[in-house]
Amino acid sequence: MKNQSYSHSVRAKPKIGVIVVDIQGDFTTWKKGSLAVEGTDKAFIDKVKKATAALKKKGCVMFATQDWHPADHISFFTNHSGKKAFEVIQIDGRTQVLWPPHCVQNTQNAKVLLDNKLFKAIVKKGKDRRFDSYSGFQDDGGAKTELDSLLKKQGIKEVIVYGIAADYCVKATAMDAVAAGYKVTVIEDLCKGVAPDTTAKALQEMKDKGIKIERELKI
Ligand code: VGL
Ligand code: ZN
Repeated sequence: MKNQSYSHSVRAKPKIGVIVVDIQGDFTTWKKGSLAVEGTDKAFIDKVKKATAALKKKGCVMFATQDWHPADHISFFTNHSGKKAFEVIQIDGRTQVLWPPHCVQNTQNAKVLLDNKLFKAIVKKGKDRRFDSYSGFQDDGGAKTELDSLLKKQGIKEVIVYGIAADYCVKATAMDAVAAGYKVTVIEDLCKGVAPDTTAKALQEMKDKGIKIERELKI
């Protein structure tokens, strides 16, 4: 009994994980990205940088995701003859938005625009040409990334999620996190969405699944 209560009292406080989604040049107006999301100017990225540094300083365990596509990736409209950017098609029963080529492996604008040393890991996603991967946890073919096992290894039960794009990769990552049993908070003003209507819908869908939407970071 004595030992048991002692070991309990010294147990470390559960750590909070942070997942910073796809802060990459191609998604920003700042870097004139090929898939630049409105509002992603230098001021926005600076705000994300500040928040990320502050959360790290507070003791959170930091992770980033990085969209990392081969040049022949299925999500690029240029790899489908006769198709235009932002057209939506069906592939093997899945809905696929056709994007401008973006975040091509080893290109300048695929880099994560934050101090990479802040992160325990930067999880690459969308590497398989056959499948898109909005979620940091798994691709559309069901192949898991290392993210869930890395979080579990750290004993993390609660995550904070923010980044780009609110209506695609932030949403998918937060939804997979809550489905995997994590307590999830999304910080709204540290996110930008591709379009206002899909962003509003994404925020509502996340709330409906029990994800907490906080307007701004309070630390
Ligand atoms: C994303 C579209 C295509 C995102 C990635 O990061 O939200 N969106 N690839
Ligand atoms: Zn992508």
